[in-house]
Amino acid sequence: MLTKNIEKALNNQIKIEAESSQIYLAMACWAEVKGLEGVAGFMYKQSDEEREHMLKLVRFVNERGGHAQISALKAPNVTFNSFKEMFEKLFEHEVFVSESINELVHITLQEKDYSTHNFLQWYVSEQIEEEAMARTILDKINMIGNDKGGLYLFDRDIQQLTVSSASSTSPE
Ligand code: OFO
Repeated sequence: MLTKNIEKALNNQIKIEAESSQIYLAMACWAEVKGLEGVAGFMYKQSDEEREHMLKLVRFVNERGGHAQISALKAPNVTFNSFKEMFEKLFEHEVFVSESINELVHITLQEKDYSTHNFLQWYVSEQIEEEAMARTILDKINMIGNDKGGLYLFDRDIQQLTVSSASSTSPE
């Protein structure tokens, strides 16, 4: 059984994961209309993964005697000055999500809720992977600079880049 405090914190994370999905969906749309099909495909996939993260939390809250809240979401940014800026925003967002997960883990320890603490370990590993992936992408973008040919190859190859743990260990 979840305490009210934990339930509230998990519901907050549900909202963050839902907003992440919307943010990445907006990025996918921006990339698609700019003709970056590979980047768009990658972002659509990221958006789907965030929805899965949200659903995993929703089911956990409901199964543990709480009530998952589906709330209104903040509208995401829909345009970017460059695809480099878009990926910088993605990285910043993942760092923010990691901080939020860490805070959640901290609360479970304070409340001595070891089953929720255990459940959250999947998210802890996932955030390590997602931050690493965002960093790898930014390194590649910095290498490309203004080279159009480099951008073409990046757009072609990005779909091969997946978060290893996220793609192989999808949430139930
Ligand atoms: Fe939900 O992992 Fe990214 O934000």
